[in-house]
Amino acid sequence: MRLSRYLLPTSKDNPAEAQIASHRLMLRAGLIRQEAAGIYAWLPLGLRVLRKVEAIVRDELHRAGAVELLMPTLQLADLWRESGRYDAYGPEMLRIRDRHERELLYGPTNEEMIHEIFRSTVRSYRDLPMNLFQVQWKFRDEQRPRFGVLRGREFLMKDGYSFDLDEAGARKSYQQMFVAYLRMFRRMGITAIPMRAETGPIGGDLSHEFIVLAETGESAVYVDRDMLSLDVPGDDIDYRGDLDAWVDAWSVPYAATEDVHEAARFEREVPPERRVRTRGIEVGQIFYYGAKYATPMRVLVTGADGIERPIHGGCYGVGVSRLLGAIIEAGHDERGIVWPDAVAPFQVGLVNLQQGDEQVDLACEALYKELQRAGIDVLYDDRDERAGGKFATMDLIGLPWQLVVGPRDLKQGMVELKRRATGERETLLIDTALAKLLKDAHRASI
Ligand code: 5CA
Repeated sequence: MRLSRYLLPTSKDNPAEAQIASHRLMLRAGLIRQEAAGIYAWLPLGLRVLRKVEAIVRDELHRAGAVELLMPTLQLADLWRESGRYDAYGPEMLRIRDRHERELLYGPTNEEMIHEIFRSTVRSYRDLPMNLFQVQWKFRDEQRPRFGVLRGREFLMKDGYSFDLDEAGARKSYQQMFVAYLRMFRRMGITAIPMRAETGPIGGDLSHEFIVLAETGESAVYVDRDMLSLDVPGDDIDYRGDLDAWVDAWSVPYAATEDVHEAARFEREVPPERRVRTRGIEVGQIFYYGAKYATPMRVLVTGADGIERPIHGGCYGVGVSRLLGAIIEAGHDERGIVWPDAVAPFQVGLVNLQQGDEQVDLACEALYKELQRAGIDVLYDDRDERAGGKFATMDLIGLPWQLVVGPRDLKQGMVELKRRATGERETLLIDTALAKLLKDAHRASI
């Protein structure tokens, strides 16, 4: 991509309305634009990251055996009357009427609709277990939308739903999602810690929130420091095998949000030097809710014994758009964003220090083509701008590598390669720099 043809409205000034780093940086780096309170347009650079996060979520869920579908954002009120939630949901639900005066709503979540789909398509125990998910926009008319995408009104969620014949099956499905979440967040370059949670309006008796530690998070959390260095399963994980060991490793050490925190237990179980008291951002939540929806909505399957029973369900949410905020809270410095490689909008920023200089332009064009041919996403800053401005833009948007081409080094056949995260710079022969980027791209893709 050529920056001269791109839409990247960056800004030096801190937007007055943004109170925390991720919100400020998402606006300043031209990732999003606020169109109304809690409602954002995704500009090209932000959209690239959103799509990368989404792709990791999808990939890990497929690996765990879940199947993707897509439901509409608008739902009939009558469907929600079946579960009794239409009246219970309150002012967070955006209610709409169409030209025929039919009552609709913009979905804040999809338990009712997925149960309705399942009810009309699946009848037999032979089709179970089944785990269906979508990545779709949601609307919740939050009283206080704030912190940019961290608490929006319109936001992108991955919502998944499992269907099992009995409680044992449902707990297994819950474990599969628990483990898939460990892997997906680690792949995004962040640590999200599962913490026991209240179930709230979704219902049920078992739930975990996955929380990224950040001072700016909305809830206070209490964690055993040992949780920060736990391993996650490799990609050879067998989701159909026994997952107890992984689930135990990640749920036995102390980790709790303020809602369920027990101070006495924390002090009894965790030695003082390992007690972490901080705040956190909830990037996902999983629930086992049994027959809470299946019973009122009559979602029944016939078992091997010929008897019809309500299915046992669970649901599994990931805040896809919120994750961008959480990833930035966890990765930035005073100059801007520092993207983890796996979700960076481009891997390399190619900086032409002397646009219009024939030799420099030629070298940049050749590098640009070469990187693209190797399948590396590269953003080429080919604008006619001062070097200082170009460097500041690159640092602000946080691409993992900057490849800088200027007339002086080029006379010796050299370019400069800078790693954004460490600030480390090396002056290298063009081919050496290219080889290093190719090797890094290869490492990142395995
Ligand atoms: N039906 C279940 C999951 S299938 C559900 O709705 N769960 S939830 O309420 O916990 O939401 C799932 C995830 O969406 C949350 O963990 C959070 O990361 C994200 N989320 C919730 N509300 C917002 C919001 N207002 N802005 C951005 N992300 C949000």
